[in-house]
Amino acid sequence: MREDAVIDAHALDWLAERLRSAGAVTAMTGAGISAESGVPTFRGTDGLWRTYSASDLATPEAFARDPRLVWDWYRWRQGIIGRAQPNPGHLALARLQSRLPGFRLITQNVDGLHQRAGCRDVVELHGNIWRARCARGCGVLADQSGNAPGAAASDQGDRLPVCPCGALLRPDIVWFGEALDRDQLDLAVRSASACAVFLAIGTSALVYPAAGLPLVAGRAGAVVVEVNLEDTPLTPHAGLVLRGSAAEVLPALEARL
Ligand code: BJW
Ligand code: ZN
Repeated sequence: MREDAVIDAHALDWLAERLRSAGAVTAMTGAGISAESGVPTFRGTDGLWRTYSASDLATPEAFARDPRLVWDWYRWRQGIIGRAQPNPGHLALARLQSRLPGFRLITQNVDGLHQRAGCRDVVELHGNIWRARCARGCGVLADQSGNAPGAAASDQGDRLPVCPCGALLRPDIVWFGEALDRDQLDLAVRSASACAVFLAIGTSALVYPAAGLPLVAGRAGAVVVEVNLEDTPLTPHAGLVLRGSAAEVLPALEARL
């Protein structure tokens, strides 16, 4: 094990000092931070992709082929996420944001748990499971389960949610092969390029372009810190590795600020 891979008081004290003196701090989270809230991750032993096929459920082609199957899967996940609560990791990040003026949170998660924990101005790279949008791209956005003004409610019997323009509504999620929202991605790249410390928390660092953000930060001179239970492709590029659960590491870090 690398010497810096041990979570010890010394590493946390060192990082807390770097955070205190950093003008800008950027954190990016992945599914691992919500795991202890009971929201399944994607990869790993109990990950969603072990049981479900990404190509059947999380691509525009899958939605075109079988929108009902895709909606059923997202409604099942909405049920899990709706019952979940923010955990100490989400809460610690919200407190970090309120204590560090230049703190920016980027998330790959679609669950909205950071906002429920009190984080503000969260950059959502992969969308939000509580929004739907027009599948034809007319611009309509609908909150929660697809209830836009004028849109047919998604929970009306067996009917799929329909946009006022007549097309289907789809989950406002970035599927494989789809471009990320330009404004959200620009903000994320700018935050990664301009920070002194970049925290990569609970992500397998496999899915691009998100996985490129810590590398952008590192090349621009930031200290890159990985918080994860396991090694990832990012580990060799991280200046500090905090091997442990986000729900334990982040409150311990915040307590030292
Ligand atoms: C803990 C913990 C605890 C557990 N504490 N840690 C080569 C081949 C094919 C495609 C590509 C390719 N190279 C690049 C691509 C493109 C593709 C991609 O990156 N694919 C790779 C998989 C290879 N990317 C895209 O398609 C993206 N779009 C794109 O590139 O567009 C280009 C374009 C431009 C212009 C026009 C058109 C196109 C879009 C990517 C969208 C990703 N979407 C998903 C979800 C959809 C489904 C949904 O949510 O409903 O986003 S996929 C899924 O992965 C989800 C996640 O946000 C994302 C990342 O996963 P994450 O968060 O890292 O979770 P896990 O499960 O992977 O990892 C959890 C980690 O937590 C683990 O490391 C654990 O150890 C750790 N952990 N408990 C701390 N308690
Ligand atoms: Zn429409």
